[in-house]
Amino acid sequence: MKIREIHIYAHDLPVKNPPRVMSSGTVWSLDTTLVRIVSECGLEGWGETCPVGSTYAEAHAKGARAALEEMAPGLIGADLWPVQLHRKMESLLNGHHYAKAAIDIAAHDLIGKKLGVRVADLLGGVTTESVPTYYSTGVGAPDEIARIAKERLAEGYPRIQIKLGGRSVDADIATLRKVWEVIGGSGMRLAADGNRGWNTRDAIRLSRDCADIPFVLEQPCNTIEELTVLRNVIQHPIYMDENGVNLSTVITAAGTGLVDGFGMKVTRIGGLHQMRTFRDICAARNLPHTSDDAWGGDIIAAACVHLGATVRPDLNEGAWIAAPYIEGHYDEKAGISIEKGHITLPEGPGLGIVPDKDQFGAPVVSF
Ligand code: 0XW
Ligand code: MG
Repeated sequence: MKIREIHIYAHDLPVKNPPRVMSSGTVWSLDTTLVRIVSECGLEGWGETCPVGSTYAEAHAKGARAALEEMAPGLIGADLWPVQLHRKMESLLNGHHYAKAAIDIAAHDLIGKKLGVRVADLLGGVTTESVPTYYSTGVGAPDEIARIAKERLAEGYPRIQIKLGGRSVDADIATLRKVWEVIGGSGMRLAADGNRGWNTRDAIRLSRDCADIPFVLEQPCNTIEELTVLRNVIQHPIYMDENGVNLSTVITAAGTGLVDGFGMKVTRIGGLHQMRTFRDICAARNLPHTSDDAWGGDIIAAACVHLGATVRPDLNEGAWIAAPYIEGHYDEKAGISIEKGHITLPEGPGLGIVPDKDQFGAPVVSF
């Protein structure tokens, strides 16, 4: 199965009730990049990559398209099977996982269509048709975040992630306390995500002041060295998210017991091919993990949900998708949405999404 054509599209995804505030930056609208691959047999596969602004990760929208343009001519005629495809991409461009992931997702979609199976089956097999998700708030005032938590609890979400950092640690502590007042005892799990926004002084203070609240502390500081400092002095479990930039880092973090879990991101790690290894490393060390990406429409959401459907149930912290924060769908019939804190796995084949490509206009470039 070989690549015959690659088409690259740019598309705006405005934030519903803007802006979305995180310690790493504030965003009003996200610039997503879609990739349509046509195989020699005439089948189509879709991929997507959508950095959440230019400061969340080492990624930005124009960078994704530039990297794709750099690789695309060399990918015409390349094999779609993931091992071959990734070796080819490595031979064309160093790094730039978030652009390679869009090609990888499109390849999985196309292979699934060719074989008549779902991407989740290609990734090892489905453990649940109803994939748990979690809600992620923005950074906000304590009462407002507590109100959101109460609503999501009533809707059936099994987990909530509170965004913190980038402001006074007192406001973060007050937010955690208010949220715990409304969800404590309910069984809803809680993550406190600093998105790299604290220094160790503030992360230690927050953890100690909230010692009675059972949350996981997600990516509190910017560097692995800072996580190592925290590891020795705080009691809360630590999850790695933004620092998990490649499998080598993940192996070391899991293998040395640096963290208690991960926020996995499809595009940061380079695609679904790497995500299955990430998932299996987590399973080997019994580390809970999410199946996420930073942002994106139905294609990236489907990729996260297919992976999330294969995760060992006792380790599954949920597949996060951006659907609650954006309007509309690429596929009006099969677009991915959340009900009672869970997402129904699309029926497939492939990702199970057939985007209406008229929404995206003409490709910015075709090969
Ligand atoms: C909640 N997410 C998965 C989506 C946001 O864009 C950031 C992210 C995270 O956990 O950092
Ligand atoms: Mg995170």
